[in-house]
Amino acid sequence: MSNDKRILVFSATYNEIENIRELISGIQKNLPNSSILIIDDNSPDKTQEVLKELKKNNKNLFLIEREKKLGLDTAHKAAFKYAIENNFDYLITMDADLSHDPKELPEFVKNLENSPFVIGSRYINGGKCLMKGTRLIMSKIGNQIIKIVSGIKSSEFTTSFRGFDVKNLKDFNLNNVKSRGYSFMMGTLFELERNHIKIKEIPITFYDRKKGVSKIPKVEIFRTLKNLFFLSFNKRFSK
Ligand SMILES: Nc1nc2c(ncn2[C@@H]2O[C@H](COP(=O)(O)OP(=O)(O)OP(=O)(O)O)[C@@H](O)[C@H]2O)c(=O)[nH]1
Ligand SMILES: [Mg+2]
Repeated sequence: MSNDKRILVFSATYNEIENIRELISGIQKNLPNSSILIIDDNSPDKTQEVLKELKKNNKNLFLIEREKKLGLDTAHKAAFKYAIENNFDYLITMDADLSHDPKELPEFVKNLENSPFVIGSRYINGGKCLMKGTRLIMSKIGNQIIKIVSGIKSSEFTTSFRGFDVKNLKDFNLNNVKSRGYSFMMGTLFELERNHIKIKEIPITFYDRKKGVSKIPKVEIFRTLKNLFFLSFNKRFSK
C-alpha cells in the first residue's frame, strides 16, 4: 500500500456515543497514517464531548460541530469540501454505527490507486449484508430496482462506505448532487455516471447496528423511489 497519499476518513455522527470510541480506534488501527474528520450535529447524547476528549491525544482527529441536525447529505458534502480545501488525496466515508468495518479501509485505499471512485458493495460476489428480515429484503430489492431503472452498472447504491480519489475526479463534485437525505447516496452514482466516471465496486460485509438507534426516517424509502424515477428520466433525456 502506498504511504504517500494523504487520506481523510470521514463519518457523520448523531447520537453515536456508544460507538464512537470503537470507530475512532478502529480507523487508527487499520489506517494509522490517515486523518479523521467527524461532523457532529449537536448530538443530544453528547457524542461531541467524547470526541473533544479523544482529540486531546490525537492530532489527526478533526471535529466539525454543527448547531443542529442538518442531515447526512449536507454532512457528506461538507466533508468533500473539507478534503479538497485541506489538500487530501483520498476521502473515504463510512457510517459511525460500526455497520462498516474499519478493517476494510485498506482495501479502499488499494483500489483508489487505480479507480477514482470506489463503493463498498454488499451485493456483488464476496459481499455480505447481515441485516435481518424485512430490512434485508427491502435493501436487496431496493438496490435491484435502482439498478434496473437507472441502467447504472452497480449492484450497490445506498451505502455510504465509499472512497473518492479527490484529485482525479475531473469535474465531479459531491456538492453538485441535488438529491437529499437517503437519496443522496443514490444521487451520487447518477452524478458520477453523468461525468463518465467508472464506479468500482468492492465487496464489503455490512453489520446491523448493535448499539444506538437508527436516525433515518422510513419515509425516505418513498422519497428515494420518487427521486429514482426523476433522475432516470433526466438521464435519458439529457443524452
Ligand atoms: N451529523 C449527522 N449525522 C447523521 C445524521 N443522520 C444520521 N447521521 C449519522 O449517519 C450515519 C448513518 O445513520 P444511521 O442512523 O445509522 O442510518 P442507517 O445506517 O441507514 O440506519 P440503520 O441501518 O438502522 O443504522 C450514522 O453514523 C449516524 O450517526 C444527521 O442528520 N447529521
Ligand atoms: Mg446505520
